Amino acid sequence: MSTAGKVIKCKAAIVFEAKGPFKIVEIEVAPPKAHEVRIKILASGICRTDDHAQDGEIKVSYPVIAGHEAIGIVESIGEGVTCVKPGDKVIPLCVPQCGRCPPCKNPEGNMCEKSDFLPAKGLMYDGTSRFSHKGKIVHNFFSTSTFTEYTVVHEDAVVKVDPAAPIEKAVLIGCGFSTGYGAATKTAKVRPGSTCAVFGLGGVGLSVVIGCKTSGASRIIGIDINKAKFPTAKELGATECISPLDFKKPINEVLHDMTDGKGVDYSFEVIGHTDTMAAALASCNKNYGVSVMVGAPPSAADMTISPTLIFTGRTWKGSLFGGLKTKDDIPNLVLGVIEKKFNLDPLVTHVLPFEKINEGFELLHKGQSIRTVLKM
Ligand code: COD
Ligand code: ZN
Repeated sequence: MSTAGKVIKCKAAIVFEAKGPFKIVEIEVAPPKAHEVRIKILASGICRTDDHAQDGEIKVSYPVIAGHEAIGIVESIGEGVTCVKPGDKVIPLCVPQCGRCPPCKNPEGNMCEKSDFLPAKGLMYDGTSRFSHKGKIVHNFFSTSTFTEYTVVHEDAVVKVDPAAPIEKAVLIGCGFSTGYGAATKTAKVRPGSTCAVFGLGGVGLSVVIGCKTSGASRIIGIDINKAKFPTAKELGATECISPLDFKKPINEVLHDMTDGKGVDYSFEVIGHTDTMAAALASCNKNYGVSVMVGAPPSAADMTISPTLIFTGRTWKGSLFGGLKTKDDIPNLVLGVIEKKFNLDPLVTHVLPFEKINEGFELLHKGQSIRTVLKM
């Protein structure tokens, strides 16, 4: 029996208050309005940003359905939707691509003006929500909300992908892999033969490693305080791995020593701490080095750096979602997974049923997982 045009009752994981657990409850999902798409979620990855929505580090309105890295099937479409149809395999876009605003029109831009962060409203474009629980509205998250069996997104925030996309791996294209891979290939534009340093070897940092290797970097130095991450980093292309805890000197000086005083060509901060952002900047070549900030800075942090670090020619860049344009780039990255251009197997360390969502976050907190994928 078709569900199109009807309210769907389904399970969702709601965070009712900052620092509260993910509670699996029954919600009601209204049909998509004009230019909206209702999606049956097949799998959703657990990303550090969801953790920040839960712990209050990112300002969101509660109750909220987090989750923003997913893959699903279109269940029904609202009036006027032409980009997808029921039955299509799709990836929801935590950074929409409306195609009409200045960042969408600029070849170097990707922070579409329809993006719902900094600050987040947690509502559809018309200021309402399609989710409710016991008659009260539940907010959405990052234009997506994927910790639910069904979600509704605007047509700007969904893209069709190849039906052959393998669910458990392609799910990472919705955030973690693209964020890291794009930081190396699109934001830094790593050149063949170069030396790269990657600070932080979580799922995103390891995806930076994959991007550096695909770009032909000849040296990729992985840096992490957790040495358990080193074997996977090496499997994916890191040529050396070091822990700052093994040195008395600051890590940027260690990296200069390792490169005959030159510094690395490209450095990437994939941790989200201001001290490692400063160290990553100082570790690249003083004249032509490029340092990319991938980790989101703590919301209340300021930092001070010497202007000389920039004056002599270093470039310091930020990279949100790897600088990629979601609608344009995601289908191609999915093809890369299907054609085995990238090996994402080592990134998915755990696959759990949706009901075990809190267990998935525990694995993240204990540093025991790289990516946990929840299957609906
Ligand atoms: N020195 C070296 N390594 C460290 C240090 C340190 N001082 N502190 C922590 N680490 C290591 C940890 O051991 C861990 O291995 C790694 O850093 C961090 O990995 P994870 O698994 O916690 O996190 P990721 O890889 O999933 O994500 C990290 C980000 C910083 C990228 C993430 O938190 C973030 O800020 N994302 C926002 C970026 C973005 O563009 N997002 C788009 C939509 S979410
Ligand atoms: Zn994410």
